[in-house]
Amino acid sequence: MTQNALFTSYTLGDITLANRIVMAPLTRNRAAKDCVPGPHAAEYYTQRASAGLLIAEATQISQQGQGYQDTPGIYSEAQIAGWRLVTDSVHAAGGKIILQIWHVGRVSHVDLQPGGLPPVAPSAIRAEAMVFVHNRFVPTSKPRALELAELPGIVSDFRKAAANAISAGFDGVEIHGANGYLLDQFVKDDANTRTDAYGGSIKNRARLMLEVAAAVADEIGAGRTGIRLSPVSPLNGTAASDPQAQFDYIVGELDKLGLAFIHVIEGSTAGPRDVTTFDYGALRQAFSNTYIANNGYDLKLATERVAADRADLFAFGRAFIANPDLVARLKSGAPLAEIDPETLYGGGAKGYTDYPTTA
Ligand code: 8OZ
Repeated sequence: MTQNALFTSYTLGDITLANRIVMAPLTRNRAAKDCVPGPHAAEYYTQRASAGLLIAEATQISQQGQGYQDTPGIYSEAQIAGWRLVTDSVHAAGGKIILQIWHVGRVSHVDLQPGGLPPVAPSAIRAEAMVFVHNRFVPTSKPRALELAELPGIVSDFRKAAANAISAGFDGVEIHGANGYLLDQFVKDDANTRTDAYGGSIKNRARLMLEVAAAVADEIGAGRTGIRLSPVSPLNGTAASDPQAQFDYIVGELDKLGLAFIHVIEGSTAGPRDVTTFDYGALRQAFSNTYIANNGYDLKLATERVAADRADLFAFGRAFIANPDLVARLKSGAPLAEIDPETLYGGGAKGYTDYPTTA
């Protein structure tokens, strides 16, 4: 029997991975003090360090970029120091870890924003979505449209966040370009009705995402930079009228920047893979470097897809919460534990660092 390629090492840009299983970024809302990673974060990630790559949870680049309570940031010295404990511990265990850098745009609430002001967005259109504030899910606040003159500041906040992530010891960053957050809001035309150079055509709507990708790659190196995309996911109430043309263009441009990877949510985030037809093979073809596939993968589907060369790496999300030793379990065929939905968002060690490994 030939060895399953999933369990072989892989070179991702400048980073060498022990296997092709990736832990997807997972929001856990446990950075309760000043958005500094919580006391158990190093233990949580280190327990999962046998993944080929850990993508640490979505982390805001500024207070304006925050949309849920107790999510971590990467804009203060205390946050950088907090993340340093995590990366040192993961590296000591032989793991690799990158940080997902995030601006939520309109998926936020006035109570989380600087000065209690409205969240920012491409256009003043409220997101049909819920955010986690005051320990419960509530509807988003109505945003204000960003001024043209503010957009360079957003790009530079992403750039600084990437530099801070490297200072904190991360092996690289993933730009959050998915799931209806700021960069995806600019791309998707139901959230973006701007009439300037950042709205209208496919090219204009992609502009901010591509400027951010170029700035981050310039700051930390394209070999340490990737981006997450969700071409057809309806999460947080965003949709493009022509996602195939839109994302074929975006991925072609990202390829010119030489990014290390695209991380593609195929279908509806944490939902069905077949919400609509979309040719993910076209994105893979348009991109020379690594394709990380995500959404609803299990061992069987990932094994088929890696053998057929449809993707290079496979990101598992929820399975990693309840199965810290997911790679070993997939390899041995051990049964997978189920998550406790009550302890996903917020709280302490329970449902965070107390899931056991097998034997
Ligand atoms: C679940 C809850 C809050 C945020 C995403 C960052 O969907 C998230 C997220 C997920 O990408």
